[in-house]
Amino acid sequence: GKEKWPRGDEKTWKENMRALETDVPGISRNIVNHVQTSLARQAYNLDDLGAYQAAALSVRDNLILNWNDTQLQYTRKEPKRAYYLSLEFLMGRALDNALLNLDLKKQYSESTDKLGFNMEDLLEQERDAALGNGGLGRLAAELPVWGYGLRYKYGIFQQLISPEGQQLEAPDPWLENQNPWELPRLDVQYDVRFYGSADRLNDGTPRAVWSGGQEVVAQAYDVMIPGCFTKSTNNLRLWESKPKRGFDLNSFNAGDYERAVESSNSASAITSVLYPNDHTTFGKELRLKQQYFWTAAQSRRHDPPPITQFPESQRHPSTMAIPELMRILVDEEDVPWDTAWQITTNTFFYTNHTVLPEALEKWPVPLMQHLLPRHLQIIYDINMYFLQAVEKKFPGDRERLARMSLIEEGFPQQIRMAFLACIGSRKVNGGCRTSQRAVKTTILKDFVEFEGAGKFSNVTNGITPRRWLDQCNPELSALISKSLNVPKQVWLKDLFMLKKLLPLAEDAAFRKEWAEIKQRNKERLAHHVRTTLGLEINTNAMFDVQIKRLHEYKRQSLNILGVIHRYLTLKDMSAEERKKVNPRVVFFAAKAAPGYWIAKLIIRLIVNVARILNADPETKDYLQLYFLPDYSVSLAEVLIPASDISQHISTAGTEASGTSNMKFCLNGGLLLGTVDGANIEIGEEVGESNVFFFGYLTPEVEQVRYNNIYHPRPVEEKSPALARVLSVVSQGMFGDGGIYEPFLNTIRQGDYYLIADDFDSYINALKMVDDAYLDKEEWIKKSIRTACTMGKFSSDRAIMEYAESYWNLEPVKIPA
Ligand code: Z2T
Repeated sequence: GKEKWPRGDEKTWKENMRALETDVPGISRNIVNHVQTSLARQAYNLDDLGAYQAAALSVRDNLILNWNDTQLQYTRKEPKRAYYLSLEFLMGRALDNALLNLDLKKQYSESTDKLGFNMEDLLEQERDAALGNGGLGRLAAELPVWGYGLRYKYGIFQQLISPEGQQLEAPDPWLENQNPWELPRLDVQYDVRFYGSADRLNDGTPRAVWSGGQEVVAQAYDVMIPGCFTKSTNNLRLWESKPKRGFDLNSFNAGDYERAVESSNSASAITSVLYPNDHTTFGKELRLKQQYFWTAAQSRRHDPPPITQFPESQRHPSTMAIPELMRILVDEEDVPWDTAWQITTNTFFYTNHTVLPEALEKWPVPLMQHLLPRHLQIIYDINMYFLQAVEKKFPGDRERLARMSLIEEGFPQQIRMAFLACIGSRKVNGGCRTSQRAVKTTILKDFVEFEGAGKFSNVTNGITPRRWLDQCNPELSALISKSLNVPKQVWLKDLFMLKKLLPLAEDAAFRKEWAEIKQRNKERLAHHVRTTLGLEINTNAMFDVQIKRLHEYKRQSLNILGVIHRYLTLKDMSAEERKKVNPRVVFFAAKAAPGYWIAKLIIRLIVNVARILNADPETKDYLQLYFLPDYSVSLAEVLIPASDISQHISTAGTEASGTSNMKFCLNGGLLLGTVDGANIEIGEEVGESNVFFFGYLTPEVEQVRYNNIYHPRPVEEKSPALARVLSVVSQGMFGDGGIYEPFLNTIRQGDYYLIADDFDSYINALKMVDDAYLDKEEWIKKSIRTACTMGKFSSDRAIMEYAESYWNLEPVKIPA
């Protein structure tokens, strides 16, 4: 029988259903309510943190109401859905973003003002949600998309820099002050198995039974993700691992209390910490446990919808979702193998985020055998059928079979996860045009020959103009709205509209306003550095910024060696000559993976060079250098709007796309970069005369590398300027030269990343930047032209491209 709904008195329900609080009195009432009840505090003992929490809880109330309506509409309409899997969501702060998206910023500041709190201060109270290493993972509002990730107890480590310049890592207990943005779903829990044994039934079906081992519980936490200026509010489900029934009963019964406690610890450990490695993390059992735990928890949620509506989107380390779906279909749903494979390969979309060969995941077979025995069987079976098909197409080509096998020979054998992701997916996408080319011509070349080029395409990455323009640069946003004569609610959702401002580059009054905003953003950054680090920055200088993970391929090394070269050049000049020099402040911010020794050595060099430069009375007015510790989304929000020029200088052919390049340009910073990743498409949009490119091109890199090994030339011959720089470092200009030798040797020998090969070209590009900056008016024009031609790089465009061309999704309107 049908249950009556709602239960009880309908009128009582209807009269008491809450609506959004959108006016100042309602908002104030709601905030005070949370102070009194949720926080159990009062006006007399409320500090900024408490006020932030109360404000956040009241915003959350609104998000939940929208979220409820959205989910109800999805349930009613049953649209095709996509599931977006990422092990990393680097989200930053939520409050300002939620207020913007709800269009309630004004009302909330008015209300908190009335209550005696400044909204800017409250926003600063929030801790970043830093559940990721780099530029990955954002959800698509207005589309029926669910996100799935892990609820790490500790996000990316906090970076401390010792006086010697050594990076130290401290944990990031971001949940410490409780997290108002999540809802624990105690009713959503699934068991996930590890270890045990897998026994094939051998009854003519491909089925097997996987039993024994350890079971842990996946517990759901839901995070509301508001769409921009819409009711539509999506869900990001983060899984936490918990011990099953608190303890492992078997050990408990046997009287082995300690082992029981241990096993309970080991269950909780799965989601305790985000792995801090940005381009490698294999071989670690716990990491594979994380991956499987998450794909398994996610896969359980298909229960009501038919299995064919299974997840539609995936990102790299979710490859375990492929054998897991096969296991569910074959073992639990009794689906024949071929049908199961057809469903699976129609379900997943693989987005590739790196073209570095060493970053392609491989797992040792013995580890997989131990941890996930049934999945190993399935991977073997997939491989067998796959290689049979390859053999059929290329008979007798043994080498090709060895190259393409999912199992790499060696001691131990390894599973090539990128190959599995490729053959198990309907499409393989790169994050920009060139990374797609790299995927097709290098890492997955054989697969293009086997499956045809049609499977490989690209959707150029994008960034959200909400966070990366309106929130981080409110003055520029206001100027744009005023000049377009259109509210931001319109152009922030149609970023191509910025193009209409191009003619204003010729308008002197507009240029003046534009430049003044940049200047104030530089002062805001200087203020931030003064208050956090106690350092005084010359805001009349050009601000030159490189912020990203520290990695040899991203070549912060090239930048710091260039800075030293500039310093030596300044020292060579007379005081009179120096006065003609365009002053520069160079900023770095970067975390290094804790085990990446050379990367940490480069940080050490930067910090020690800064120490000498900033204290040199002859040069410090012309060249300052800062390494800002603990790079984060929030720090980027202050740095990016303040940049005159930013550096994206990876060795050609190594950066999959880059997304910070887009953020800087959208804020009117010019780009100095190599012909790599999304830099190329940015150059196309903004015009070659507005960007500074240098260095060897991708097709040349291979030959240069070959020569560096087989026909090496000394640095002195390739670049005398660089040779001088290396020698002053070696001789101890920046403290004990000896410690830098291992880094310097990577350049002297092999030089895999072409530091010496690109150095003179780089210095030349820096000179062009200097010359261009001398013509202030022309520089501002370039800045305007750059920002106004960034429409293509909105994440809205990227997501719509995915939705229309690949996922086949349609927007769902949520009625008011
Ligand atoms: C990361 O930030 C990216 C790729 C990774 O591959 C890992 C991390 Cl932490 C394992 C970045 C790329 O480096 C960048 O070029 C790209 O723009 C971004 O992913 C989004 O596709």
